[in-house]
Amino acid sequence: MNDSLSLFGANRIFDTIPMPDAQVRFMHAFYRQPFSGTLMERLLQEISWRQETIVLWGKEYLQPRLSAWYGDEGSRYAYSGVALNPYPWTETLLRMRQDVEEATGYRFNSVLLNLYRNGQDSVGWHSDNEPELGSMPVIASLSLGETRAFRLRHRKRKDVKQVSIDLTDGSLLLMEGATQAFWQHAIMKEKDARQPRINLTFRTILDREQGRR
Ligand SMILES: O=C(O)CCC(=O)C(=O)O
Ligand SMILES: [Mn+2]
Repeated sequence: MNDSLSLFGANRIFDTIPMPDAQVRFMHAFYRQPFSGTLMERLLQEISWRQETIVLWGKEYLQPRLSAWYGDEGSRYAYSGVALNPYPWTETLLRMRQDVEEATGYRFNSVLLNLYRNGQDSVGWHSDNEPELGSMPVIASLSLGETRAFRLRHRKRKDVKQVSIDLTDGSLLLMEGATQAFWQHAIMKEKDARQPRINLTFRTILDREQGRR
């Protein structure tokens, strides 16, 4: 893959989204076309996409999206009854991780990928607050393909308005600090979204000792 800086947007600056009890930053053009399109095609081909079953209140459901977990050996992860052992990093994912680490200044040992096949695919309200992510997880969320609205709502304060951020092709969203403790997020079904979208959330899984703290 070409390493030239022109692959990236001209203005690689994070905007801070003003939200109480949270630290959220957004970069509109982290990658730009046609490179973002090349990455999307590669990931569609090379990722081992699966539709997972989740258990909610004792009932089994098929998730309304495909997903896959990649990362360093040992970065085991579980949520809603799904236990995931990571696949090893691909060349494409390693390249993307390096770019995200350079832009954010953080290191990540794993990535959860979601494929929204069309506007009928979604993810319900949740926080990325699994114990293996620690108490103040840093989540770097990279989007490719169709624009989808990323909704955020405060978990306790009804006076705080919901936030909606359009996650465009090539954009990078960074959630830090207490964001996961105070806010939930979701991608709702959208009638008008017809094209596929891939989202990659780079995360750091702490080892068991750290995770318990
Ligand atoms: O698709 C997105 O932008 C968000 C995905 C998400 O929240 C997750 O996988 O935890
Ligand atoms: Mn999430």
